[in-house]
Amino acid sequence: MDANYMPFHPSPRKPAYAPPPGAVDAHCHVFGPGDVFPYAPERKYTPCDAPKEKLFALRDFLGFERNVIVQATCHGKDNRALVDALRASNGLARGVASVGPSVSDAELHDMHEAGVRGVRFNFVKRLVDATPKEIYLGIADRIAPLGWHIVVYFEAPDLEGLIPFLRQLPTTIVVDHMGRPDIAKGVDHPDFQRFVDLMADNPNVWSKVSCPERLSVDGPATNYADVVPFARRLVDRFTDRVLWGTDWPHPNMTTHMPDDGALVDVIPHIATDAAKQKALLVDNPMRLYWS
Ligand code: 0GY
Repeated sequence: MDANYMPFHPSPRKPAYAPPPGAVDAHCHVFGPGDVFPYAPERKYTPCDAPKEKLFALRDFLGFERNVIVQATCHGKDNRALVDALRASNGLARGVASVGPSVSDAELHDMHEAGVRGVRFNFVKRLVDATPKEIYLGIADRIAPLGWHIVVYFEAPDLEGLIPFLRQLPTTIVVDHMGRPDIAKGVDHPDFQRFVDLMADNPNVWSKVSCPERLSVDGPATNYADVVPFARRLVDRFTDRVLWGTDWPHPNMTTHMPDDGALVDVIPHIATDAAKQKALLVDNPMRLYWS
């Protein structure tokens, strides 16, 4: 683990909000353990181990039934820890992998059989070296016939330049963490409006309304109240295209480590009635990952 790396919260509180039956944590990771599943040589950070047993225990403690485990950059394109967790989940986890152009059809088939249903394209410069768009388009053509989708991670200033590329992708697209808006600019700023317009213009674009702890300026003291208007706007307008996740074990947090129970208690503020909560936590992820 890097010297300045913050480990996940050791003892989150029980949330006051009880998720509906069948709720899915649709964005979380497993890390290592590094002596079994070594971290990738090209990684930009070395995390604290966050093995599948801890993830599944947290799922139960928070009142969730399923997980979508997303390959993180510290494991590069080596999806063994992810696949191991999926196989151990008794069908209660699906996965999003990271693959290169040399991935074989047999490997894709094996991952599908384990529960992988998507690939992640990462554009966040502090996390990865850039991948040419042509490579990503080639991967997209390989995974589309499997019925998989593409998760994209980028930061708000990069959205404008990415729009032509996103329009070329042939699958459902899921954007991580609302495209990482600058919360200080406010929910009506043209930059966030650009993201809202992207979703309005492209019915294949979904968003995770996740990571208030990464985006918030005010922080945990207000339980991330400054991020709520952004997530609520997406949930209200695109109720059938939003997902929610803890982002456990919260890699690369620098300001604080969130209490996962407190993050769950943000949900009723962004999805303000039972129908929206069921769409966000059950119906949408089940449609995308389990149908
Ligand atoms: C997240 C966010 C981050 C890291 C990764 O793959 C990753 O390493 O996604 C981040 O540092 O913002 O969603 O886990």
